[in-house]
Amino acid sequence: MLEIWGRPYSSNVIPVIWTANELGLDYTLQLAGGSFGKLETDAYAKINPNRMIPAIKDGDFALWESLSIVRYLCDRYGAGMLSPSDIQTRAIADQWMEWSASRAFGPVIYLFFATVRTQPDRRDPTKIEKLRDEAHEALTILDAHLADHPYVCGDDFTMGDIPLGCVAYRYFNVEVERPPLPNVEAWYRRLAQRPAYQNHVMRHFGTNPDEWAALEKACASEGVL
Ligand SMILES: N[C@@H](CCC(=O)N[C@@H](CS)C(=O)NCC(=O)O)C(=O)O
Repeated sequence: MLEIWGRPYSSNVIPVIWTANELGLDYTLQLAGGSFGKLETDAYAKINPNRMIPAIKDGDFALWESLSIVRYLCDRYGAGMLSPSDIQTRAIADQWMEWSASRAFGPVIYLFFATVRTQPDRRDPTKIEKLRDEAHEALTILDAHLADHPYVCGDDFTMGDIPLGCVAYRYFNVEVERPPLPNVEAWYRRLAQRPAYQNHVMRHFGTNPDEWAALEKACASEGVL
C-alpha cells in the first residue's frame, strides 16, 4: 500500500495527493509536519533525511521531493497518460513542472503568506502589490503558452499541469485585484471541473493561524482526506 507522508494543507504535499487521486491509487495518508509532528523521529529520517514533507513509501521504496514524487507516480501508474510516452511531450511536461517551481511558486506562495496567512491588520499593501505583480508577470508567460493549448502539453491533461494547477488555485483565491490572464483563467476553469482537483486542491485554506490549526485538527480527526 502506498503511504503519503504530509499534511494535506501544505503547498508541496497537495500536488502529490492530487496526483495519487487522479491516478485512482489506494494510499494511506500519514499525517506529518506542522502540528502533526513526526518529522523529528528517527523513523521519519529514514524516509526523508531532510525531515520535510512530502515523502512517500511505495512498499520498501522511499522517495522525497514533491515533483520527483509526482513524476514517479505518473511514470509508474500513469505511463502514457499523465506521464506522456512521447519523449518531447514528456520534456514539455517536465519543463513546466520545473518552471512552476523556479518561477511561479515563489511569488504566489509569498503572496499567499502575505495575505491569507497574515492577520488583516498586519498586511502590507505595498508588499502585496509587488508580489501580485511578480506573480502576474510570471503567469503571463503561461498565459501566452496556453493561448494555443488547452493544457500545458497540448490537448491532454498531464503531470505538467499538476504543480502549476496547485499554484493557480492559490493565485486565484487570494484577496487581491488581479489583472486579466484569459488563457490561464480558462485553463484553471478546466482544472476546476476535475473531481480530484475539486476534492484535494480547491480546499478552504483558513484565514488566520487559529483557523489553520483548527483545519489541521479537523483533518486529524477525519484520519484521511
Ligand atoms: N522542495 C521540497 C520542499 C519541501 C518543503 O518545503 N516542505 C515543507 C512544507 S511545504 C515542510 O516540510 N515544512 C515543515 C513542516 O511542514 O512541518 C519539496 O518540493 O518537496
